Amino acid sequence: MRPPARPDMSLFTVCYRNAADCGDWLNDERLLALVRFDQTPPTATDRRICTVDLAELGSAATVEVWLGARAARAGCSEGIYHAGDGDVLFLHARLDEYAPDALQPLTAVLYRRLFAKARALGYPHLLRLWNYFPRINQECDGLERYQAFCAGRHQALAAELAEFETRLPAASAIGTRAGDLQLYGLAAREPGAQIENPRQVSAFHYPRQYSRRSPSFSRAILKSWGEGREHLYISGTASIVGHASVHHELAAQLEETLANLEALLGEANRRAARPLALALLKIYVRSELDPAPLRVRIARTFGDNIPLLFLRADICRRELLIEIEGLATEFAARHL
Ligand code: 3EB
Repeated sequence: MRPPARPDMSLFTVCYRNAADCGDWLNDERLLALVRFDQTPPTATDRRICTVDLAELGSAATVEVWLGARAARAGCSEGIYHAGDGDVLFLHARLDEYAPDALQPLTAVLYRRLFAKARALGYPHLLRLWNYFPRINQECDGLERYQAFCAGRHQALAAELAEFETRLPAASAIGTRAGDLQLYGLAAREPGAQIENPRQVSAFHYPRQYSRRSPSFSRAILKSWGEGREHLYISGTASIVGHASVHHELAAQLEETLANLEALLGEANRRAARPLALALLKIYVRSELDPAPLRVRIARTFGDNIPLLFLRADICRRELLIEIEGLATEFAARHL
């Protein structure tokens, strides 16, 4: 259902809506992007629509709607779709993997292009990135594809960021069913603040056993948009304590993941101007399952009015069965 108009909306937002209402959103001049979770159509479509090849669990058909605070200025150049509302720039790019060993250089190239485009448009600070590509756990020439991706990303970020360790975007890196290497994300005119998780080793300090070049992302980015408005972009969070994966069962991994999310929120709340509360969560699970029990368990920790989106996906470590990412906003902003 289309919500009532929000004339008081002073900051861009993201929400989950029924896929059947896509047409309405495409007529909204504030639309920055619409993310669909299904197979990419073979023909080029409206560039505002970003298709990620992951299956939704349960019976819903959901789209992720990114809505600016005011009319969006959108364009597409050098293969990158971009839409800004003055505060935030949404970026989307995809590249065909033309050869089986090309993931590392293509990732580096795509990151360099994203940075160049964001900078040229006046939004040089990347806050949050979603990385999607198929066969994430497969090996190619002795190197797992996730590690090849990490190497390409590290190479680009090390070149782009003057303060590498403190300016890394929040991120998710997820294995899709098929398709291109695909990135989408958010950039801003001023940087956000890095938040790390006290229960976890920072990913950019992981020992080399996980990846020859470290996974280059921050656990979360706390972004102040001025006038007391804040967003917390929470990276994909899994059952990792220190740097090790813990628990073999899904239920136990979910417990640990929730504990990690609570710790991260606690850390962010110590730094935030006003208390932050979850606005929405996206849950990636490795196997086809009924999401209802997970929904019940998540509601016990975070309440039952937070929109949840469950997707069947591959997670970057083979042993991980679940990963959760999200957005938190100041309490007062929970009008979605
Ligand atoms: C982890 O905590 C789980 O490589 O961009 C989560 C979020 C994970 C982002 C990434 C990886 C990434 O290490 C995996």
